[in-house]
Amino acid sequence: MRIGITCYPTYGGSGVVATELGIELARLGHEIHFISYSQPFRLSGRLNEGGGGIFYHEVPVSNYPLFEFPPYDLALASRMAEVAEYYALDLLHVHYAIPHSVSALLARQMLAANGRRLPFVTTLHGTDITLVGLDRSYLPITRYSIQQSDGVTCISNYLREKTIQDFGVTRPIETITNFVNCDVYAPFADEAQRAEARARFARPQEAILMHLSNFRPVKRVVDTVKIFASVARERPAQLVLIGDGPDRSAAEWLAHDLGIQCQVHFLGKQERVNELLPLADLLLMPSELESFGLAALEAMACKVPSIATRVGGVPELIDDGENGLLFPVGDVDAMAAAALALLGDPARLQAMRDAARKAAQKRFCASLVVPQYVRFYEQVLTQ
Ligand code: GMT
Repeated sequence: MRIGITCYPTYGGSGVVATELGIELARLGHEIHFISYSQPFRLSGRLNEGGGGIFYHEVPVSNYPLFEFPPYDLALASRMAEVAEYYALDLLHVHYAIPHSVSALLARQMLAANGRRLPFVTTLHGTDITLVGLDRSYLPITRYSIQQSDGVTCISNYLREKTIQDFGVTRPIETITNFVNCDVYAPFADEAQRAEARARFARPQEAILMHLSNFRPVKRVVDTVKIFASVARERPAQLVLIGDGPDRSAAEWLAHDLGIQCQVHFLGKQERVNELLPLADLLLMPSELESFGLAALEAMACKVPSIATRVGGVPELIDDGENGLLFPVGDVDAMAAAALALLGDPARLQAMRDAARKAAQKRFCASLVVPQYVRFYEQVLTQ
């Protein structure tokens, strides 16, 4: 198939899923055309991974003094229609409804005027439903574009139910979960190698706690620092934070205020998180809400269990007590106590590490999930 993929190219889970999906599809022999205002960050240096089957088309958004807000959604629709025509696309797959789904709807109509069919699939990821989409100014058009899509997928059953309840959507929606390539996201082959790599951040007796996000308020990065501070009071430990965003300075300020700044490493945005995650003992994901929690899945594939919150779709990924631990939002004391107990019980930690990797392989491996998308596209094309 020739598939056009549109996503937010910036640091965020929906862009990661879209990019990794494109790469996996290209590996299976499909031709993938990314259409976005800049190249998705996870695609950087990886255009060749799909054996020459990955292309990127930039959407230029020209401005004019009359426009207070440059109309990206229109520029995107135009480019989608052009790319679909010039490269004979079979379908478009848009990630995150706003505004991508509306642009795809316009592109479909533009091609239909020339008698050409261009179906589109919308994948809902999270705040497009739980936050932004519920804003009164976006709700009617978001609902309309979901209803009008030729196929709709959600990344968890939680998000599927939420879409049906909050948007009154009546059309079928399929759950296709987030996935991870378990060959790329993997633990170190031997313990000596891991110990050597960990020395970048920690001494041998020190635990490494990690956090990976876009540092938006929903991720509660400040809670991450609070949890770590309690852990570090009781045992030697280091905290590694990957990513950047609006709450980074609040987290940095707190680390300084608590006097633990030498043990807290802010790495900023990183392209190869698969090389960093296996260094950790635990991932901290104290989010206010996660429709799925891709960061926790990537960590699990690297044999790193999470201390996380029992919110949204997270319980569909993490089996509490088996391959991670779940707590109420904001209960930093309980999360710190649990981290300390686990780090102090190497046998239990090892069992949880093994269970985390096994769950990632058995339920969320790219080799299982990507074919679900392929089948879904085939269904849409034969509708
Ligand atoms: O909804 C968002 O915050 C945006 C989105 C993103 O681009 O970061 O994140 C969501 O999509 C991820 C990939 O499908 C999920 O794993 C995240 O749980 C989800 N974030 C939230 O629901 C807050």
